[in-house]
Amino acid sequence: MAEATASPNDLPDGLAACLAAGPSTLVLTGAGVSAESGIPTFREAQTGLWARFSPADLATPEAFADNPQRVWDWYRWRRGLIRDGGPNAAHRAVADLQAALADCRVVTQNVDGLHQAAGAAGVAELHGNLWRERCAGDCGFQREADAVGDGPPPECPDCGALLRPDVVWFGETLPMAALEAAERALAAADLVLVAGTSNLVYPAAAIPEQALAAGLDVVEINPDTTPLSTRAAHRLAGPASAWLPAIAAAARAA
Ligand code: BV8
Ligand code: ZN
Repeated sequence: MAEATASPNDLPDGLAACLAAGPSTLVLTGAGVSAESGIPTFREAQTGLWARFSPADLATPEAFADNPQRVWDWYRWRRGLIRDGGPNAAHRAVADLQAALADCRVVTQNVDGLHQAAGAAGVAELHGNLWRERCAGDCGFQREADAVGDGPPPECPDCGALLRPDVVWFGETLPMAALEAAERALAAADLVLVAGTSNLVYPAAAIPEQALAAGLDVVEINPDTTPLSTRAAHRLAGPASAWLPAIAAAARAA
C-alpha cells in the first residue's frame, strides 16, 4: 500500500534549514529503498521457492561454487522482480534531489540498478550490479545482460569458464572505484542521508560512522531502528518513499 508522502513542513527544523543552504549531500542507500518496488530486503524472509534460503547464504562464492545453477536462478528471480517493479518514489526522489542540489552524490549497496533507472547519475555501486555479468575465471570478460536469462549458468565466450553476476559476495572485496567515489563524496559532504539500510554490513556501514566522526549532519530514513538511529542528527521514522520526496521538495524550494 503506498504510504502518504511526508511534506517538507514535516521535516525537522534543523534539516529544513540545512537543505535551504543547498548542502553538498551524500545519499547512501540500501535494500529498503527498493522494498516498495516489491524487492525483498536482505532482512525480510524471501518468498516462494526462495523462502527457505537466506540471501546471506546465497550471496557467497561458496554457494556459487557449490551450486551455480541455484545462485543463477536466484539472481534471475531478482532480475524479474526488478524488471516488474521498476523504480519507486524513493528512487525518483533521489534523482530529483540530484537535480535540485549543485552537489548530490549517490552511493548504494543495492545491485538492482533502480537509482539509474529513475534518472540518478554517477551512482557508486559498492556491491556491483546484477545486470552485469563477468567471467568467474580470470580472463576479464564482462557484459551487460539485456534479459533476465534462463537455462544453465552462462559460460564465458572468451575462455569457457562460467559467468557470474558482477556483484560483491560476502567475503569479497568491494570495487576500488566505488569505494573511492564514496570517500570523495564523504569528503565533500555537508549532509549525509542514510536511507533503507540496516547498517550491519561492512565496509558500507562504516560510511555513516565516518560521517558522524567528521561531525557531519547524518539523517537516517528507515521505518525501523538500526545501530545508527541513536547517533543520527535526525531520524525520519518511516518509508523512504514518504520522506525522500519531502527532502527533495525542500531542496527544490531552497
Ligand atoms: C568484505 C551484494 C572482506 C550481493 C551484498 C566473516 C567472513 C567474511 C566476511 C565477514 C565476516 N564477518 C564480517 C564480515 C564482513 C562482511 C559483513 O559485514 N558481514 C556482516 C553480515 C557482519 N562484509 C563482507 O563480506 C564484505 N566484504 O568484508 O571483504 C575482505 C577484506 C579483504 C580481503 C578480502 C575480503 C562484502 C559485503 C557485501 C556483500 N554483498 N550485496 C547481492 O545483493 O546479491 S550485501 C547486502 O546485504 C546488501 O547489498 C547490503 O549491503 C547488505 C544489507 O542489506 P541492506 O541494504 O542494509 O538491507 P537490509 O535488508 O539489511 O536492511 C533493509 C533496511 O531497510 C532495514 O533496516 C529495514 O528496516 C529498512 N526498510 C524496509 N523497508 C523500507 C526500509 N527503509 C526505508 N524505506 C522502506 N520502505
Ligand atoms: Zn573468461
